[in-house]
Parts: sequence; structure tokens; C-alpha cells
Amino acid sequence: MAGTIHRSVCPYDCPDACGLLVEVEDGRVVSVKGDPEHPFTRGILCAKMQHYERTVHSPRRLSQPLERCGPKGKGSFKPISWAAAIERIATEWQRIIADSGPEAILPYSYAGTMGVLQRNALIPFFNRMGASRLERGICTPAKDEGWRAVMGETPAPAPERVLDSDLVMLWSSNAAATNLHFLQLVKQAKKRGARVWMIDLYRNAGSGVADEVFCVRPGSDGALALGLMHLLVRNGRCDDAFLAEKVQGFIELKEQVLPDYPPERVSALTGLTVEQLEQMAHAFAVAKAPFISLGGGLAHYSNSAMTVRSIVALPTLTGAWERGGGCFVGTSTGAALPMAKITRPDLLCGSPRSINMSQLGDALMRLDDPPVRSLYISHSNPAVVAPDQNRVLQGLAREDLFTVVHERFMTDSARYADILLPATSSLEYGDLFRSYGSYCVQRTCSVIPPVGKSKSNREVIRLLAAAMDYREDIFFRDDEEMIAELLAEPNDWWAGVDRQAFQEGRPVVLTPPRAGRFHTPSGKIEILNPRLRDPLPCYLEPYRDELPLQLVTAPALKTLNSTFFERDELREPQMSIRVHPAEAERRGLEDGGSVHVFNALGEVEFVLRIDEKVPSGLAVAEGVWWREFAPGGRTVNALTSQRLTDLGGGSTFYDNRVDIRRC
Ligand SMILES: Nc1nc2c(c(=O)[nH]1)N[C@H]1C(S)=C(S)[C@@H](COP(=O)(O)OP(=O)(O)OC[C@H]3O[C@@H](n4cnc5c(=O)[nH]c(N)nc54)[C@H](O)[C@@H]3O)O[C@H]1N2
Ligand SMILES: Nc1nc2c(c(=O)[nH]1)N[C@H]1C(S)=C(S)[C@@H](COP(=O)(O)OP(=O)(O)OC[C@H]3O[C@@H](n4cnc5c(=O)[nH]c(N)nc54)[C@H](O)[C@@H]3O)O[C@H]1N2
Ligand code: SF4
Ligand SMILES: [Mo]
Repeated sequence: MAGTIHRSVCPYDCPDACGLLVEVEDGRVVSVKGDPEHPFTRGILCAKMQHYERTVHSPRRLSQPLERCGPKGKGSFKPISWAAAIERIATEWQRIIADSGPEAILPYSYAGTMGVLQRNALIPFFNRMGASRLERGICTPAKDEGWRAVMGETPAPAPERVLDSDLVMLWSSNAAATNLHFLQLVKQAKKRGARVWMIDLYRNAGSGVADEVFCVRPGSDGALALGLMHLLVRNGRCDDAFLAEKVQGFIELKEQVLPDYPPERVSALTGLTVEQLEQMAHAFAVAKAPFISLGGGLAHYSNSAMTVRSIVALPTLTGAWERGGGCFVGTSTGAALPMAKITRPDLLCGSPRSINMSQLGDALMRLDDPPVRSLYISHSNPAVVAPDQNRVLQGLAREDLFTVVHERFMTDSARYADILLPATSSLEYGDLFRSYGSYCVQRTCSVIPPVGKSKSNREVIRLLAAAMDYREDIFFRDDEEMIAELLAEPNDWWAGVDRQAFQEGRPVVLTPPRAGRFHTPSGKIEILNPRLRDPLPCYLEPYRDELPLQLVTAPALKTLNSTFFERDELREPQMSIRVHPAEAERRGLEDGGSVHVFNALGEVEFVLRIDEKVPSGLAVAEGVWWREFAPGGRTVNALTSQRLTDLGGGSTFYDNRVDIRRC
């Protein structure tokens, strides 16, 4: 490496939060490598980030503020200065607030950057304004709810615990695409003799590591977990001492719930054979430390929280938690940092309404009192990532909706902006990064100046706060001070951390306090949770209608949600949908042909791929594509609904039915 080397972190919404070594020459990033000293990611990067410099210096980067000069959504803009852009926004907002009140303004942001400061920058601002609140449930809150129902605030085990397991279950996890470094650990566990199962809908990209793949019916995993527990009880394989001492509600589960889940019924619900169920229950019972790595696929259904509850309960029956096994749903380090210092709930003006981000389409199209009259989109791309795309686009196209977008690229959402502001990439600001796949944290500094006239989320909010005459010092404090304030109060999580190393930008590892105990109101694992409407787990049916195929809208290997589509080499050549040969034959469809996939919500044109690995009854469409690469101008979310999960207000991206016909 010839230039100067700087440590940084991958900023994207991926559990791994890889450590980076960034080489800079003359203010430009020339190469990006993995940091071999990072304790979890150890120098390995996925394909997406190996050439991050191509994203940072992409010719597609937005470099100056723009103002719309053509019809809404057409993407015709003319340059405008930062000062004029900010003044226009403040003037429009003041007018809207005077006419309709601040609830007529809605911020929309999610996870374009995971940096703690930048990701949350707009929250105190819109709190202070009294704008409509956004319920940020587009990802997998149902998974958290399911975990919390049983385990309360118990911190997740460290992912490295999988190394002690002799039976690893990749359950609804596409780890090759979405959790690469955990997959490395699984491979190590396998070398030490562990067996690996994949429980999924189809053989996804990570299936090569699995000794056995169990393909289940979509949304039926709750029944599978209850069926396995039925067999553990029937076969006398429970750890009675552990259950009596550490678990609340096992007797009730055993007497009131499990009799309803004999293998014959569970076979019919899940699509697995009775023999497979018996074999799974036996292997689970004899394993010393069965370890479930629970991914997010099954958390996008209308029954998700209940499904997760049943799965989290499963390892308690054999006392697996005591022996190094258990269930890993991702780490949560929320308690390690006093986040309220950043999000400032105390600034909230009034008690404005909440709008669920997965129901943006309805929120924009409803004539509530007041209707949404202005939208501020930052580090998110709702025109393609939000469900019910047709409804969202209809809303974004409203001529009377004043839309501001802060973005790095001309995304589908950016095209609908009235004012479009250029955003910096993560190498152009400093921040603090946590991870939801390990307990590493790391701080970063900007390593290059902003590209063009781009500005970070915090800087834009600073300008908007000044223009709106909001004087609270949170808007004006510099990033250093903010990080110092976050770390000012002593906190058990940081007890063993080398502060010097952290200040120098090295990755460090937090330790969850009082690990090994169950942080629930009863102090036990709560299979029975008396605080919930359904105190015991049971099986809830996912969504069904008369259409014959379940649409699986899984992440693509080399793109991340709608991010990275600016890079030609990372996109698949065509937006395709995969089905089993029998489904293609039944409809007279050919491999490589154009097809319409449709349901009551919309119709999307794909290229058909015939794939033996996809079971009958499924249609798999990977990636959240930009509309410019979609032959019919609509992408997969034109087929997904605004329905929410049973708990947590989550999205139901995988719980949709479709059919396919030739174009
Ligand atoms: N490359 C890449 N990485 C990503 C992302 C990306 O888009 N691309 N997205 C990021 C984000 S935001 C997230 S939330 C995570 C998500 O990452 P994961 O937690 O891995 O979740 P998904 O990839 O949504 O789904 C995982 C698997 O669940 C399967 N699945 C779907 N429904 C069911 C079901 O009912 N039962 C079972 N057993 N399996 C089911 C799918 O087929 C898929 O193989 O990945 C992050 N990382
Ligand atoms: N069909 C289907 N839809 C899905 C999913 C799926 O699996 N299938 N996954 C869902 C899930 S789990 C999630 S989490 C959501 C993700 O939804 P989003 O969080 O909206 O994710 P991205 O599509 O990555 O869009 C992030 C945008 O932020 C921009 N950006 C990056 N850094 C910055 C910055 O510092 N400042 C600003 N202002 N902008 C920045 C990027 O250029 C990018 O356009 O998508 C959901 N949508
Ligand atoms: S997307 Fe995930 S695996 Fe890839 S570099 Fe970023 S953190 Fe690492
Ligand atoms: Mo997500």
C-alpha cells in the first residue's frame, strides 16, 4: 500500500460490521482491505466492500444540492446552492406548520448508515419539531419481540459460542450472504466435529456448509419447534432438573400445548416427513450443545413473533443453555450506550402520532387530519424498500407533497424529491459503530474530505436547526463531544475495554454484564409469560390466499437491500425470479423468458429462471432492485403488502402469495 492507511468500519446494515483498512492518496480512497486485527471479522470482507472506493468515488455520486424542475418523479433537477436549499426547506416547513401543525411533516429514515451519530442525527430535530413519529419496524422487530417474550433482557450469547457446539442449526439464515463471518465460525465448528443443519425454504447460498438441509413450508417454523418439543417430551429426553429450576411454565406447555403437535400434524403443517421430525428430535436430544443461529427470514411473516418464541423455547427442554448451546438471535448493545443522549426523547414536543414505516403508502394516501404534507427522507430508499410499492409511488407522486431527500445516489426515492441534498459516504465523517452480530465496537474518523458538496446527516440537521431557529445545543455540538458524552458515564459493558485502543480507532469488545443469568421478571426462562395476551406459545397460521406461489424476497449475495446497485459488477445481469421446473412446466414458462408475476397489489416483470433447488410452491426473487434496472419499472415490493407482524409492528415481506404468467 503506497498511500496512508486509516482504520474504519463497514457502515452498512449487516451484522458483521467489518473492520476496514482504507488506503488514501491525495484525498482519494484508492483501496479498501479487511483489518486483520479485527477480533470478529479478521481481515475478510465480502465482495460488496472489497472495492468500496468504487462506491465512494462512483461517477453516480450526487455532488451538489438539486431542485426539482420537471414533473414529480421524473428526476429532472437543476443545481441550487446549499443556502438556498436550506432556506426553501425551512420556509416550506414553517408554512406547513403554521397551516396544519408539525404532524403534517414526516421524517423517513432507516439504515443506510449504522453509525450511531449519523443514523440518529435527525431524531432529536424532528422530536423538537413535534413532527409525526416514524415507527422504525421495517426490519425484524418481531424477532426481538419473540426473544424478549421468553428471555426478557437477557443478552444474547457471544457468537463465538458456536465453536463449542456439536449441532449447529442455521435456521432461517442466509449466512453466506448476510452473516459471512458467523459462517466462518460455523465452518470452524464443523472442523471440530459439529454437524450443521440448514432449516430454510430452499437451499440458499450458504447451503454448502450444511450436512443436512430441511426445507419447510413458509411461516411454519413455529409448528416445527413445537413438534420437536412434543417429541422430546414423548421420548423422555427433557432435562427435568434444569426445567424445574430455571424455566417458568414448562408443565403448562407440556400439558396444555404440546399434545396438539404430534408429528403427523406437524408433518402436514411443515412439509417435513414424520421420519425427518423423529430424526431431528433424536439428534437434538443427544447433542451436547445444540446451537440455533436464528436468522431474520421467518421474522417477516404475520405470525413471526410467536414463531420466534417457540424456537427460543426449544433449547430449554434439554437444558442446552447450561451446556454451551442455546439460541443466537443477534447481539443487542443498546444498553451499553446511553442512547437517549443522542435521540433526546426529552425534546419531544407534544405527543405526535406514530406512522409505521412499513405502511408509508397508506400514510401518504390517507387524508388524515392532518395529511402528510412533507416528507424528509434520509439514509433510506422507501420507493423500493417499503412494501406495496404502487401505493408508495402513488403517494410520492403527489404534487402537493413537499419531499426532501438526503442521499448519496439518484435512487428511486431521490427522483421524487423537490429538494435533493447530497450525502457523504462513511469515509467522509467520523462516528461510532456497534455491531448486531458480535460485541465489537469501534470509532472512526473521516479519512477523506466530503466528495463534491456533500454533507453528513449531522451537518444537514445542524443547518436545518439553525434555519428553523432551534437552539438546543445537541444540534451544534461537534461529533467528538457527542462521543465523549456517550462514554462519560461508567458502565459495566465497558469494564474490560482498553479505552486508549478505542480512542485510537481500534476495534474493542464489550462484555455484557452478568452474562449467564436470565434477565426476566421471574429470573427464569419464561416459556409461560403471563404478561402477554397468549401466555403460552402456540402455532399461528401465516397469511394465505388463493394464489398458488409463496413469494420469497430474499437478500441478494452482492447487494444489500437497495444499496450497491450503483455498481455494475455487483448486480446480477437481470432481475430474475426462480421457480421449480414443475411450476414452470405447469405454466408453459421457459428458462430465460420474460414473465409477469402478479397478485392483487401489483404486477412485476422478471426474467424466469428454472431452478431445481427451489421447492415447488415457491417463487424466489433475490434483491431489492432499483427501478431503472427493472424491465417493467416495478420491483419486488410491488407484490408485498403493508400487513404487519403479530407483535413489534414488523414488515411481512416474505408472507405474500403470487402467480406467474408469460409476458
Ligand atoms: N448480501 C446481503 N446481506 C444483507 C442484506 C442484503 O440485502 N444482502 N440485508 C441485511 C439486512 S437489512 C438484514 S435484516 C439481514 C437479513 O439476513 P438474514 O437474517 O439471513 O435473513 P434473510 O436473508 O431475510 O432470510 C434468511 C433466510 O430465511 C429464509 N426464510 C424465509 N422464510 C422462511 C421461513 O418461513 N422459514 C425458514 N426456516 N426460513 C425462511 C430465506 O429463504 C433465507 O434463506 O441481512 C443483512 N445483510
Ligand atoms: N422485498 C424486500 N424488501 C425489503 C427487504 C427484503 O428482504 N425484501 N429487506 C427489508 C429490510 S430487512 C430492511 S432493513 C430495509 C432496508 O431499507 P433501507 O434502510 O432503506 O436500506 P437501503 O436500501 O440500503 O437504503 C439506504 C440508502 O441510504 C443511503 N445512504 C447511505 N449512507 C448514507 C448517509 O450517510 N446519509 C444519507 N443521507 N444516506 C445514506 C444509501 O445510498 C441508500 O440509498 O429494506 C427492507 N425491504
Ligand atoms: S457488508 Fe457485512 S460482510 Fe460485507 S464488509 Fe460490510 S460488514 Fe462485512
Ligand atoms: Mo433489515
